[in-house]
Amino acid sequence: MAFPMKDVRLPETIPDLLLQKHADYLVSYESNKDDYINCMTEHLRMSGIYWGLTALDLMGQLDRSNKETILDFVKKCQHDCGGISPSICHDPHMLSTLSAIQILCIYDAIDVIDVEKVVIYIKERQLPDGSFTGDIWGEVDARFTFCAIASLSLLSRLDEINIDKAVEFIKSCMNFDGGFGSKPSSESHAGLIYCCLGTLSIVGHLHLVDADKLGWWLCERQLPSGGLNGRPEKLPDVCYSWWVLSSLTILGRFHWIDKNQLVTYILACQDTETGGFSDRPGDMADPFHTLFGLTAISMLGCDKSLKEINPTYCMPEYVIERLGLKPDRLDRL
Ligand code: GRG
Repeated sequence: MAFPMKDVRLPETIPDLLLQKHADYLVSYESNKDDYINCMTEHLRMSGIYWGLTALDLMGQLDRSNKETILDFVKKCQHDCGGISPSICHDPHMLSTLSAIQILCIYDAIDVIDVEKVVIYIKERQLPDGSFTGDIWGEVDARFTFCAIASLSLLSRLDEINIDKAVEFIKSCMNFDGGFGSKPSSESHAGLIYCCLGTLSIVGHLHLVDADKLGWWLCERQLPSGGLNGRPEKLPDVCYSWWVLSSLTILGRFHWIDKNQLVTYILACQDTETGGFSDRPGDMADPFHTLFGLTAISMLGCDKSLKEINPTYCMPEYVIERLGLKPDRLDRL
């Protein structure tokens, strides 16, 4: 018996790409610091700033961000242990540490933080099996390996950790279907596949991956609506346009996806009134989905005014070039 596929219905009219509305949405989101949603997402604030700044930069509107205030905020979020917290008075975490470093790299202002201390914080998170914890409390997840490796490479300090062990851990997260989960024996998930491929692309170990098998699994994420889900039997979500497309690009198999259908799905997720993208058509927009809608549109090349995005770091390509970084991609090996 065939199971019906979970999916969404697209609206009859698909809007054009509303770039100016998206930029205005992000600028006003950033300035409404006291509204309910902003308060409820305080634990994600550093990443939220990174999502908004990256999106504005892609649209050529970085100058609309409040640089001085943001740099001051990042500085105040660094703790004595070196780690950086998502907001003032929160605990440091590997994800907010990476987001802070990404923000500073975009602004070319890394000296705002104490780099030596942040390197020590990251180094201390590595366990004997090569994995990384998210903070001092010990949760292990391949996302934190990506945070560590991406952060240290942006700081040109990869030599501080045991890379062979980190690669061994990532290898242990690989599943029979070619994908990766958050830890050994965890279900394959497109978000984790991005983290594991991103890690392997930075440290030059993409040869460990079965690119055809994984590329096939990633392409199977595309549903009849054109949108992508993160794992079998799940609904599509705009953010997987990024996690899946960036992974396919790293694997040199970007051309395996149906681009026109995906673009239609992404455009249908725009909020034509407020600006911004949501996970699915008709839902509420937010900065997370706005960034990943735009990064996917940039990769799909449907608007030449958008800057190029780097598939490994999810940062504007010109920033990665300025830092002299060259993460691997299978089509370039
Ligand atoms: C620099 C872009 C960047 C990221 C930093 C933290 C991290 C590294 C990556 C996160 C990757 C990831 C796990 C993405 C998935 C996010 C998401 C929508 C999770 C929702 O999970 P479920 O189980 O969703 O609620 P599904 O779609 O499976 O139902």
